[in-house]
Amino acid sequence: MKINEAEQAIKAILPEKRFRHSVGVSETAGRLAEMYGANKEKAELAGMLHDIVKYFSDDELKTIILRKPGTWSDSLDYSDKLWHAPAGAIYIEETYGIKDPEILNAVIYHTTGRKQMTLLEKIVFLADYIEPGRDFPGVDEVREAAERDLNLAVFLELQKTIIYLLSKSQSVYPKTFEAYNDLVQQQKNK
Ligand code: DGI
Ligand code: FE
Ligand code: FE
Repeated sequence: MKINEAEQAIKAILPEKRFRHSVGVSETAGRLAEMYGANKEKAELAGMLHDIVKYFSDDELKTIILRKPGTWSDSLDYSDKLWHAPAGAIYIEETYGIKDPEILNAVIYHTTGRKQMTLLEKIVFLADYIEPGRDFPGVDEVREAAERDLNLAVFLELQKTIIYLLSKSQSVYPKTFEAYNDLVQQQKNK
């Protein structure tokens, strides 16, 4: 699937604001890919499609996830906000025939992260957080880190997300903790 086709597809599916967010993630992911030596086309495509099923109902998302069991299936035991990520990957594979595991994994883990994230996974995870349309406390610190140290930026994003979830008394998906612990280790080894 070409990037313009992906853009047209999400334009037809997503509300205007989420469409603009997705274009922002795609452009940011492309720029990060150039900076950090990842495949730009894959970063842009994963970024464009990452939230494609964001507005499907919880029942639809659950059905999609149950259709293709995998490491993501345990997300059904946690927040429903996690479900659009693995369901999105299953959806783009089924609907557009996208089979590239790098792209699919970048979509699957764009919300939670996981341990030993690939370069492309980190880029899409980070682009989702820092694209120009985002505005929440602490985002500029992560934006600045993203310009010089990808792992530091992903670490800060995970740290802020976990602190936010705890402050709202929400559950934290274990893979998010695993991603955080992994990055703590990498920060120490620098
Ligand atoms: O889909 P977006 O809004 O662009 O962003 P996203 O896919 O990162 O979803 C973020 C939401 O997921 C945010 O409201 C926090 C929520 N969330 C709930 N539980 C967890 C979680 N995020 C992570 N990383 N880990 C969780 O356990
Ligand atoms: Fe998302
Ligand atoms: Fe997003």
